[in-house]
Amino acid sequence: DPTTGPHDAAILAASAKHPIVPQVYKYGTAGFRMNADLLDGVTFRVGLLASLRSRRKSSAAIGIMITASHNPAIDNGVKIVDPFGEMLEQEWEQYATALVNAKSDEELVKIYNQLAADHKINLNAKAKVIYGRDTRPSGHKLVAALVDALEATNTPHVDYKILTTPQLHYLVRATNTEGKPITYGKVSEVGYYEKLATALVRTLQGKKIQGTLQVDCANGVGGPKLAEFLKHVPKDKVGLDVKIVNDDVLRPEVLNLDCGADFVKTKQRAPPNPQPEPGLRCCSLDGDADRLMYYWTDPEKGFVMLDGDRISSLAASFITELVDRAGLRKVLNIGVVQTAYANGGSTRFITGRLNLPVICTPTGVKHLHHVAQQFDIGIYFEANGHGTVLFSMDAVKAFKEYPPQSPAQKDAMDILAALADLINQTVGDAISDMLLVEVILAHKNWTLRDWATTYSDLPNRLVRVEVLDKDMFQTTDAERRLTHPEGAQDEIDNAVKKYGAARAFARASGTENACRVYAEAASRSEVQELADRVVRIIERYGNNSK
Ligand code: G16
Repeated sequence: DPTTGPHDAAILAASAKHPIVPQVYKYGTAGFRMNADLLDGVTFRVGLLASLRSRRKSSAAIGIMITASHNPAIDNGVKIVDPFGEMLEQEWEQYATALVNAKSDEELVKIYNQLAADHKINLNAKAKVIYGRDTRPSGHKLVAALVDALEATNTPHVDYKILTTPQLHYLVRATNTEGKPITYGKVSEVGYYEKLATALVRTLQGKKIQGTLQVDCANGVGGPKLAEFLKHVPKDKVGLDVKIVNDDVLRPEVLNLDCGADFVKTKQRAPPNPQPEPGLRCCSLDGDADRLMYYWTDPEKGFVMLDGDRISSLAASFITELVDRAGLRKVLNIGVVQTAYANGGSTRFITGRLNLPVICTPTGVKHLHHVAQQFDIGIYFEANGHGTVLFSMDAVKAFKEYPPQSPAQKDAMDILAALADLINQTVGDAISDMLLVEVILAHKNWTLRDWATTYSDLPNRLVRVEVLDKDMFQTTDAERRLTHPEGAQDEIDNAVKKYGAARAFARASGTENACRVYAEAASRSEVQELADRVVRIIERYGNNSK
């Protein structure tokens, strides 16, 4: 009988302690994410899936991160990390959804065994799950639910306690490549710091990072972890004078509150506390330290923001120059991946000035990551500051083994090889991305103002709209057009037509119970008007029906 198995009794007993609150659950943009009170049963069931996944993947370690990232402190979430540190393979999201939606403990056990049978999983094989959590107080209880699932399924596990999301991704890959030629680094949090610090020194090649960098840590896990990382940095060699602000992890209610990367991006202003000194180089991380925003307050222009698109184009231009200098341009293909939120100014700069191909995918780094893997060097960032640069095995091999024709070529190849270690290869990582930006600015001897003048952004607006049922908003064409509700897209098209160089779209958020509207146009007043019009359209469609 495919619906019975060796763990039935243990799962039934443990599941009774972690009841599911009946409602429809879906593995979304970043796993299951919602009010933490709903997550006890969800996390238990995700634990069951992770153990199945490990057994399916020849006993490789699977990761689980408990975080709600940029969401308010009362939310939490749980997401699964695959063996190489990437997000859970998409085909498996539906199995996670099926387990979590099981109506009773008995049905849960049936689905668990059926999944094992369908995927030829030996439930007595070895397995391993490793996990971490952000600073949310609810994380503790959710870890307990997870552990009960792992114990019930006889799955050895390692608790890495409090980590940034990218650190957990690092640890999964490091665990699964330990002792192999493709080893990713030491299997410890310290190993992560050491890898970054060593790569930082190598990428700088004697240059020093100038001036002070103020880092707003969203009162999340990035604060203590960045402080820990800085202890591993030889400051006399590299500079890197960091001033950490908003690092209060003891008062949970201040997490992401009026600070952090999401606040900066959506409000288009600096966190009010502490008020940044005019001219000071600043950046913000989000609640689990996988997103990054740069900005400064200009005495004349006011607040100027350098978002994910800017980081992407900065990285693309620097890396392309290095690849040219290394004489590898004909050998390696380079491409950039963006989403519909990317500012038109950045897309034009990357395709027109840098001559690189740009591919647009739906929101969610899991989508961008897979497309970026098609290139030898794939640069992907969401406008919200979430992204990284991926180097293929061929690229890394070329940096190390291609015979250099001159000392300048050799230097370029060494920097590229070091960048492949500095930049987190598993997922977007705010600390690693921040180091990348600092290194590029140091090499170019640039201020943020120099960086900002490489191209102009089109004025834009991003608005969150409350609706009765966000899932009625369905999209196509990498989320740039609505297919449902019928008629809404025609109205958006009519609104856009009224403005010059304008673009707008609406989509359901995958992490919050709301719709998001994005608009860009030639001027600030036009974009404001256009955004208001589209918001009204979404409000009308979203709140009349149902
Ligand atoms: C998550 C995803 C990102 C996505 C963001 C917002 O970020 O990992 O890729 O851009 O949610 O998604 P949505 O607009 O669908 O709510 P994070 O930093 O919250 O984990």
